[in-house]
Amino acid sequence: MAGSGFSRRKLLAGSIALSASMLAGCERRMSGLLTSADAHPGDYPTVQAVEFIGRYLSDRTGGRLGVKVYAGGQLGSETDTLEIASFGGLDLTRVNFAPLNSIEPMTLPFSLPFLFQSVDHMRKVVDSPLGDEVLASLESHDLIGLAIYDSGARSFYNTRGPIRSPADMKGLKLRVPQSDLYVAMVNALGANAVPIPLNEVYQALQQGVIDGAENNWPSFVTARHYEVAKYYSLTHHLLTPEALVMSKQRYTRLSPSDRTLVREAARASVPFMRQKWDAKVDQAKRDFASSPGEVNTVDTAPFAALMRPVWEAFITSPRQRAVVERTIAMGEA
Ligand code: GTR
Repeated sequence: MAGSGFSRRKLLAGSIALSASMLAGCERRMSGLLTSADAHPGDYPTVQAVEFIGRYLSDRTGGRLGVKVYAGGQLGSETDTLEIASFGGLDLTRVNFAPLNSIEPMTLPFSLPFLFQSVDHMRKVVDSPLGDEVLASLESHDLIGLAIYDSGARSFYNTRGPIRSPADMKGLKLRVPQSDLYVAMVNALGANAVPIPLNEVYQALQQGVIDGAENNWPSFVTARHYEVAKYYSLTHHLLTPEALVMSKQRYTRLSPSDRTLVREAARASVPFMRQKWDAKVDQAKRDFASSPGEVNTVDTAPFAALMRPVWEAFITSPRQRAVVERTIAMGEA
């Protein structure tokens, strides 16, 4: 997988994440706090949702249980925090589905480009028993899937000009998360995928190492990528959701009634998160509208047509095909 190579930067990032997680571990043992990681800053809906869980737990246990979120990528990339959580160095981490794809194949279908037709379709699927089945598939990887959160629709943005058809993507160097599926998707559209962590994107855009990236409105604006990449093209190619996962080691150390409470809190955080999310999307669009950037609509059919071979290459088992079929069926109903 891209980005897994040995480097000084990686080693440094790893040791920072490790010392932060050891610190987090001490704090946790001392105070009974569940530690959590997020790549986004403190005012982002995913962080607010996990803080909501903390308040929920604290209110119902007289402060015995709570959550401390290490926001802004302090504990490393999503790939790193998943690894740390799976060996028990961190209690919770909120990640996109993309980094889960290389851990558990059942998570891959939800990351397929042009699978979900709309946010409503995505919400209906993740709220159905299928959402629970996909979360449960993580258990064999020492992770407990607690909740699925919104991530809106991802679109391409770049420093050069509007993307109206796949021809406009030819030769562009576009950042993607560290996911083989995203790499294949961008390359199949004629661009050159550059997999790097989210917190390196701003500088890479500024220095011209990449021409653009793809993300939803809140990430595009919160991470200030729009200051550099002024063209946002509404390809809406992915409505991949996000997941809140817990270290299985930590989960199994909880009493049965605390486990139920944690699951209940996570479930209650979903409608809270959606409300925050919808408001954040509107705010991000307003912020962009008052910047010098340009947004353009796109006929997405030619983009979707190029994704057929990508679906075929990545959906390889009957279980994955069943997830795809059930998802599509819920869109038609
Ligand atoms: C955001 C998502 C993050 C991460 C990021 C990225 O939309 O919330 O979890 O996946 O995109 O592009 O790295």
